Amino acid sequence: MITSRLSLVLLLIFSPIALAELEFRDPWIKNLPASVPVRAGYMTILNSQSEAVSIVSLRSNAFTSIEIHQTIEQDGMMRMEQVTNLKIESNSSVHLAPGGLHLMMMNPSEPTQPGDLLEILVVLDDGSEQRVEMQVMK
Ligand SMILES: [Cu+2]
Repeated sequence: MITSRLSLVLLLIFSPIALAELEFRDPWIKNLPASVPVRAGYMTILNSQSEAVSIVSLRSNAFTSIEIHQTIEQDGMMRMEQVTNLKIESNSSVHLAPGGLHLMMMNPSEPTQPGDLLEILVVLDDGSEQRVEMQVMK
């Protein structure tokens, strides 16, 4: 009881400066042979807060750069378009999956293997960063 009251007080004190936090579920990277210079990454991103949050950039020591892409069909052809600001509305989720939204991860610093865990940093529009560990899968 005392503990919960204390945490309520702490919550009230710190909530005005609380930074956005997203939840990243099942983050994974599709493995490809070393000769292929890109990897695609997928996950579900949940925003359980009362305000929308946007992802403005991503980076990792394991890749030279990471972009968010949307796969779109145009005149019967599939192509990819960069999404520079991925907004996740309040109390909703965004699904990155094969054939749709994905992370395009350029030039792996080392050949990838199924089972590898690669860490990326997700930068949000309030300037905060979140670490996400992504598993390489077949
Ligand atoms: Cu792409």
